[in-house]
Amino acid sequence: MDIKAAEALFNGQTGSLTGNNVKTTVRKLKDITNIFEDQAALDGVDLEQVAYKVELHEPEPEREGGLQFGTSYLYPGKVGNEYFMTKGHFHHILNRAEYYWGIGGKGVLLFMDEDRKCWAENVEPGTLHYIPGHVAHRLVNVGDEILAVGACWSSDAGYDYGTIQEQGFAVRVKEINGAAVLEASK
Ligand code: S6P
Ligand code: ZN
Repeated sequence: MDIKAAEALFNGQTGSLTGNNVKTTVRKLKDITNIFEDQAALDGVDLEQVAYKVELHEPEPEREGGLQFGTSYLYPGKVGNEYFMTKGHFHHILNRAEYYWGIGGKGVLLFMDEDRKCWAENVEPGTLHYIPGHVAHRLVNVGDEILAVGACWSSDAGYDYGTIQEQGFAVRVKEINGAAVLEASK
């Protein structure tokens, strides 16, 4: 029996994933305009720019008991004074937990439970974040470089984007006097 090469490669410095079963999804600003509070401020920004990309290693899509692994790359920028962020989601199977870890850049991870109680953690290279089941999660880039964040979660977790699309998060992350600040959503 031969010892085979790994099916995929993970670059721990950059988060880059390559190889078999790796796919990339891209979200442009035009795909996520509704998540920002200051809709008027969207007039001044290029909606064709990429807001974030996700590289995903998905060896067993949707299989109960399987795992998947991804790197999210969130670009720096703001709409008004609100930083670029991911759409954010609960998992479709609500009880599925997830690990995140910081690889590059400077961010904030927003958590929100089903009672809309929110909390947040700073993300930077080396930080580890546990997202329990039943908790929505969103990444926010509060720095000047790409925020790269690794993740590992259950293959069957799926995505519930609808709840966040309809109700949003109860807090937003904005730049106020040059610093990242949490503010209650209007
Ligand atoms: C999946 C995991 C991440 C996000 C990614 C983009 O469970 O939490 O891979 O999908 O950060 O965020 P969103 O909210 O657009 O899926
Ligand atoms: Zn998730």
